[in-house]
Amino acid sequence: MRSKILKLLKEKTPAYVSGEEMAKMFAVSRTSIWKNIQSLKADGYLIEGSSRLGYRLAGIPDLLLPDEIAERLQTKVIASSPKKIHYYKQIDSTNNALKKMAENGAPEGTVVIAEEQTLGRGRLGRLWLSPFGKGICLSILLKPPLQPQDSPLFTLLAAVAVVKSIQHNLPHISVGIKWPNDLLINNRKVCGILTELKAEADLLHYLVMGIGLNANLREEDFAGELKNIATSLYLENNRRIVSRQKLTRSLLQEMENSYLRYVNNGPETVISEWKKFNITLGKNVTINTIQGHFTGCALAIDSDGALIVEDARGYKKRFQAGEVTLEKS
Ligand code: BT5
Repeated sequence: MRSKILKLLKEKTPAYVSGEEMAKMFAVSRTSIWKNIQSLKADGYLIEGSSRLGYRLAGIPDLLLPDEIAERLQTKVIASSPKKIHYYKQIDSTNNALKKMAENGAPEGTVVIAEEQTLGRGRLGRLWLSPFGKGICLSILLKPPLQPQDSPLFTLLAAVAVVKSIQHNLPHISVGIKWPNDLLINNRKVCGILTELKAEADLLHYLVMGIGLNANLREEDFAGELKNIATSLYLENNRRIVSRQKLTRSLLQEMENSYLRYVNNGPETVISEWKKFNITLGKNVTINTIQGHFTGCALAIDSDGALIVEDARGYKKRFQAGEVTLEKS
């Protein structure tokens, strides 16, 4: 009902629509219309009311509201209806929330979006800075026909989708992927991806793909070490605000496109697209893992997304996870 009312107000704006007309059209009471209008207002929609003329939409908030995001999305799986998008003004972590929903049987393509995370997570317990209304923090639930050990490929798939969504909106900005989960602009991190999964032996139950993208963060949002290593699209775009709504729609659409291509054609398309945008292969790298570190040349990517590094003596090692530092050439 809420979505229908909003759609109608959008179609009619700047004209008014009377409460009575809407009640008739949707076969509900005027009180129900009034309640839905209050709920839209509570989310930040600017709705003017006149006892004589009815209601008129005067402004849409720059928030990642499900109605705004699902609108015009052509997806069949990911966020394919406003109901599949769970929206929070503030939450601890969208990955945490989505994992709980997955345990309770949420369908594939369910998305959790938050304006702010109080405990946004990176890998290995690290934190992800997510101030209110400035970044894009979301998680996507996928249930691909995949062996658990092939899941690193999905981090690569998501990285490609985010790069493409940035290119759609800001074609002049050059974004590179540092294996496995970092997107860099001018050597600074603009996006991180956290892929988590539930699996047993060779059966994958689900993947939770968490994406944190710095859209409109300003210099003053970054403190401490982040001042030197992080950036945002705003900062790289001559301090011009980017539309978070548009960017989020592109991101979800590109995630769906890449996902369906993977399901239909296998890993090769993901790998070949990833290679186009990567800034890792051919470079000298040091890779830190819980087992220690290894230095060499990043040679290739395996079909499961693993990185193959060759050291100076020609010894090759395969990594499914790790923290890569690109050596200055
Ligand atoms: C990541 O981890 O880069 C994965 C980040 C994933 C965040 C998303 S937001 C939605 C979803 N819900 C969650 O709770 N998480 C996901 P990692 O590679 O471990 O990098 C973490 C490191 O990045 C930190 O230790 C900082 O150095 C840096 N960092 C933290 N916040 C940042 C930010 N906003 N921009 C750039 N770098 C940041």
